[in-house]
Amino acid sequence: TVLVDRRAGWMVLTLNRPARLNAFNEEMHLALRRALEEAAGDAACRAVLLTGAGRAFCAGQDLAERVQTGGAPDLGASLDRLYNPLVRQLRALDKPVVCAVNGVAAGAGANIALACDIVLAARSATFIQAFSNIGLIPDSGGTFFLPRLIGDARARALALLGLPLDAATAAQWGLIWAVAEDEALAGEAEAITARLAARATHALGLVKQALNASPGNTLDQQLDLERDLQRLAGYAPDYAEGVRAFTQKRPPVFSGQ
Ligand code: LHQ
Repeated sequence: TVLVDRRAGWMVLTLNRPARLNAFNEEMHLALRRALEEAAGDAACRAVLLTGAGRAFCAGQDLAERVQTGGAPDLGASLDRLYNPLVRQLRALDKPVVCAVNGVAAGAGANIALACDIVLAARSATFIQAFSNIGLIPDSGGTFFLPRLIGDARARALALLGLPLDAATAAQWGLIWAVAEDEALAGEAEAITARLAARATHALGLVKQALNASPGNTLDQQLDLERDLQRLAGYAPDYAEGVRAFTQKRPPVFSGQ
């Protein structure tokens, strides 16, 4: 249910249940978790690209699976067990994650995309906070990411109305990094990921840490955190290489360490 493609220095993870628009079932959750664990543990993997097979990125929770289980389910338990660990895993991964949103991203599918570090969407892709259409609230970090990325007014309307937002507007609002033409999306996302994989990976992990912590911190706390993380960056071999390359007027060759 998740295709893992190893490239030179990075990895492509493709959600692969195209007949269900890559909706999450338990199996796909566990496969994605394993793949991200593998990416985390592999020093040779210095960036991750997440995308979807077929015409959609991800339609969120597989609702057919929910109907089968019947009764009044404890959705909180499934967030605790499956969705929340995934969002935490993406944010905590100490290497960059690029998301290529190749088609519709609905419900948890939209918010999993927003948990990635750089989101590039196909021009035809849409983002739908579909939750309220079925009587739920945005989960998988939606109520955290949306107001921070696009402000409360837009976050509220998206969450309450459950209407699709086109990729161009999403980029204009700052929900995502950029839009690519449909046929160019894969190539552009791969180029960004490859570029990231050649950079100072350890430092990029520290950048993520600093930005992840920022929304909850005061300026004083954030300045202290920057001091601590910059200290670590300064001790790392890639900083020495970066400065050496600069003074020698040549491109740096980063080891990722
Ligand atoms: C699907 C799905 C789907 C199953 C399309 N499931 N089959 C977390 C915690 C625990 C529980 C609850 O939820 C959550 C988080 C969530 O994610 S809740 C939100 C769940 N997602 C949705 O509500 C979105 C439902 N899907 C849609 O609104 C539409 O399918 C979208 C707008 C994504 C795409 O529309 P279309 O392009 O018109 O495609 P379609 O609706 O015709 O779908 C194609 C096929 O995919 C179809 O199957 P079929 O056998 O008829 O071809 C759909 O039934 C299936 N599919 N989403 N989530």
